[in-house]
Amino acid sequence: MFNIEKIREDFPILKREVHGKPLVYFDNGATSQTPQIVIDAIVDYYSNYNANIHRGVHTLSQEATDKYEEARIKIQKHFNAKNSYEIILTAGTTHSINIVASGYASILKKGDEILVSALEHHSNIVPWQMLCEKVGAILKVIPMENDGSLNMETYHGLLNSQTKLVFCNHVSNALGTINPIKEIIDAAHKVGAKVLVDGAQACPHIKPDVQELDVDYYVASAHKMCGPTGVGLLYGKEELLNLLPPYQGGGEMIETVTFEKTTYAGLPHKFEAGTPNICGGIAFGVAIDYMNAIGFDEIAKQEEELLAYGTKELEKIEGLKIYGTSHKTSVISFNIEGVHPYDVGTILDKLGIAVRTGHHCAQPIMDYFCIPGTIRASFAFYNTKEEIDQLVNAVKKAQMMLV
Ligand code: 7TS
Repeated sequence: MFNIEKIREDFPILKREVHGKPLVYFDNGATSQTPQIVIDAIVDYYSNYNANIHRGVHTLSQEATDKYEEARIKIQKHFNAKNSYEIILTAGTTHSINIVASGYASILKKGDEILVSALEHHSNIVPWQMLCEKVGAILKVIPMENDGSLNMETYHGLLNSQTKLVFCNHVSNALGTINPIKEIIDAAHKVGAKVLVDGAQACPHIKPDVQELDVDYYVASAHKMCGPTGVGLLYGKEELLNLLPPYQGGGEMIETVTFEKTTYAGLPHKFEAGTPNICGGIAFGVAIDYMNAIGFDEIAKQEEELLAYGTKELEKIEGLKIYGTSHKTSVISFNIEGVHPYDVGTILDKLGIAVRTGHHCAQPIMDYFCIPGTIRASFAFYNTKEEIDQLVNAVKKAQMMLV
């Protein structure tokens, strides 16, 4: 059973105060908070079996290797990948996208087309622009509608035999929009294009099934799903990962090295050069276990209630506008007429409330609405309606002070 008091007990940070006020943490879109069980896993690693992996015959190295590979299997099961070696452990979403983008530099040709959604985080725009510059490919944009949804009619019209790659987030971090990725994937496959889905904002709320989606690449970051920073995953279908050249050369990604020729290791090691974030990977597995023990249905239920309540209460404030109203997860991006979002964020912080203000690394969305940014309250399953009441009162206070 979902017990909010018990769940909040799992997160030591939720007990702290900011500027003498109890912390209200509504910046889960930037990073989620960390439960004690994940913190304990990090401490346990450094206290008891800190060693490099895949190389030592000694006990500590073997223990660390076993735990790291166990984490990979937990991640494989969570995302329902066919094979554990299709899960590449990376430094996070940005790193994962760059592995794929740099790999396609040797596959794409001049004139090939790439489609990217208008709702993307900069990390799912800039690497593709860099790729297009390198190979002379053409970047086209799937436009968005006023309610924050993608214009699917235009998407279908943009697809053609020149389309080689399509990039879309599963959920928008700036607006919370849930994109119809199954439709996007199926349509792209019909013209022979491959699809990379950025799941960074989706994975805290939704449990994706990469086989059911038939997605080619799926990426996410641990730190947005109760895990530590600096670790994430790149899922790719085996045959597609095999097509990509390695991203970095170095230790652990080779089979043999001579000065004449080096041969590369198989998956996943080909993409895991150097010493990885060992304890991060292990703690990522623990975070996934933690979230699954609560259950993604329960998580979604709690967050949907928070979203509905927060939307209803914030909408009562005159002069407050919410951006993105289509089918979405628990993100409320808003502005108050006549006030810069940064000023509201500063006052909210003084009242103990953490939100993100600005463009949320999704500047094209802000340009669409002709605004410098928004105030973004992003809720997690450990948030409460009482905290939303505090936010609403604080926004009213900020409005009185600033307007
Ligand atoms: N894609 C999406 C959809 C994201 O939400 C983020 C991080 C990234 C990519 C990049 O992830 P990273 O772990 O590699 O940095 N989003 C945010 C945010 O909304 N506020 O801070 C980070």
